[in-house]
Order: sequence, then structure tokens, then C-alpha cells
Amino acid sequence: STVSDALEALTDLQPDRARITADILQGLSLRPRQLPSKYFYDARGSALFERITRQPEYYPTRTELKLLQDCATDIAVAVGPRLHVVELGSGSGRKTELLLHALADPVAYTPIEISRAALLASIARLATALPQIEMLPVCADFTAPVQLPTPQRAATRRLLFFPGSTLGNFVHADAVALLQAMRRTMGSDGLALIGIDLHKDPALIEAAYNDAAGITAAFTLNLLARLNREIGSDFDLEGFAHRARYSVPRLRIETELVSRCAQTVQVAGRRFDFAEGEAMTVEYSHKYTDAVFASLAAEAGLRVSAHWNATEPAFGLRLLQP
Ligand code: AVI
Repeated sequence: STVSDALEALTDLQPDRARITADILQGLSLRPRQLPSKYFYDARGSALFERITRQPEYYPTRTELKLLQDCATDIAVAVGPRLHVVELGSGSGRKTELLLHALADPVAYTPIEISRAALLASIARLATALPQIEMLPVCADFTAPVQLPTPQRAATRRLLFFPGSTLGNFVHADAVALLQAMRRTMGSDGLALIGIDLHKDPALIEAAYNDAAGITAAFTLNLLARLNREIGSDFDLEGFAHRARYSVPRLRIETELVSRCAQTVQVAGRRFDFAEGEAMTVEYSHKYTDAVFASLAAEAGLRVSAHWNATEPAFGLRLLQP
């Protein structure tokens, strides 16, 4: 595609104000209160996330990029030629570019991305770098059902690409449901290539979510700024603090926004009281062992047909098949 073909092909299902408001009101009525991490990704949130991926403490992105580079030829052999590559939460598309370059004659690429700004920037770059591939972008929350566009040239099969350990942002039941939906989307002859962050020294993991430059804290707090702007809430950004701790028994980073004082927040005409020290959960980042991941995949009716691991720091790519 040319850049203008790619823009013309865009399917726009970006969550609207009513959807976001309903999700936030629901999360605020839970105890502990919870805000969905998918709403981190507005234009500024996606830009802050890109900066996180370049912080010295945040090892996942650079580790996975290097792993993809090292295994690209093996992966291309394992998945075969003429694929329709569909990516969930494509962000900047830096990893995709590597993958698409390595694959044999890929037919089409569908990035599904909730942040329209991030999506537009990535397709502009990818359409220029890989003009032989048809770009069929979709701006949407990938956890909602999405009708995939059909490529002009027939593909042999679909490859769902889900890097970055984004799967780790889902609690077990939601991860199983998502993998089941992916299994249906890929079809009986389809494949999924999934990146997973592996359990390691908790100090290393915790440092990755508490970078010294404070980019992760700014990223977390940006959620409140976004909500204030888009749904008219009145969160006081000075009134909440970022906290990210690793739970060894649960194998996950638990990121919270902690109320610095007793305060009341208004959202869509409703008042929510926060006690001093009250923590609102905003994100989980699960880490995996081989056994935990294989059983998660099995619960969704998928089996691990190939795997590639980076060591120190540990990070994995898994090829899944129905
Ligand atoms: C996108 N996701 C996999 C990132 C993670 O590591 O859970 C988001 C992130 N949150 C804080 N830092 C990075």
C-alpha cells in the first residue's frame, strides 16, 4: 500500500466517550477500585510508553527486539509464506517491521491499535518501508470483537502477532478468553506468535516499572489527565502517586495509583470518596514460567508448537496452534 491507500483502508472503531465513561464508572465502583490499563493509550500515553521502552531499566522491549532479530529466519520457516499478519496492540510497529521483513512474501498487515495517533504514525512508516504489503489498519480495542478486513490477494493463513507481553496485562480469566477469541480469529490453520515476559529476579522486574527518570510514573498518571480531558472527571493529578510492586506468589507487577490524601473525585456527575493511602489498581503485568504459560494456552485450546527464549534477562516468544 501507499500511505494514502493505508489511510483510506482504515477501520475506525476507537472507543467513544460513552464507552470509556461506562468502563471507568464500573471500575470505580469495585473494591479495590480499578481503572482499565487499555485507557493509558491516548496520543500522549502512547508517546510516553515509547519512552518507557527506551529506559535502561525497561528490559522487555529491547530484549524481545533482539530475540526477534536472532530468530527471524527460524520463525519465517516455522510460519510459512504469504501470510495475513494481524497484530494486537501494535503501538509503534517497530517489532512488526522486523517480522514483516523476515517473512516470505507477506500478503497483508492488519495492525489493531486503540490509539489512533499511534496507529496513524505506524502505518505511515510501515507503508513507506514495506510498500509491497497491503496495509489494512483497524483502530479498535482488540478485546472487543473486530471484523477483520479481507486482503485483496489471498493469504495462505492468518498469523496473529501479539508481542510485548501485552497478554500479561490480562488477569487469568481474561487472558484465557482473549486466547480463545484469537483461536477463533486465526481459524483452524492459523497461528499466533506471542511474546511473554518470564519470571526473574524480582528486583529487576520492579526496577523496570519504577524507572529512575520517572517516565513510568508519568505514564500511569497520564491516565487521569486523559480521563479529565475526555470524560470530564476531576482527578487531581497531584493527589495520586504511582506505585508498582512485584508480587512473587502472583507472578505479576501490580501498578496502583495511591491517594495521597482523603479526597473526593467527580466522574459523570457521581462522587467517589478516596481515603488517604487508598490504592486504585491500574495495571497488572503478569510474568510467566514455561509451565504456567503452556497451561494457559491449553485452557484456550492452543498448544505451543515452537518457542524461542532470550536469557538474562529472560523473555520468550511462543508459536501457538489450535
Ligand atoms: C504494554 N505492556 C505490556 C506494558 C507492560 O510492561 O505491562 C505496559 C507498561 N506499563 C508500565 N510499563 C510498561
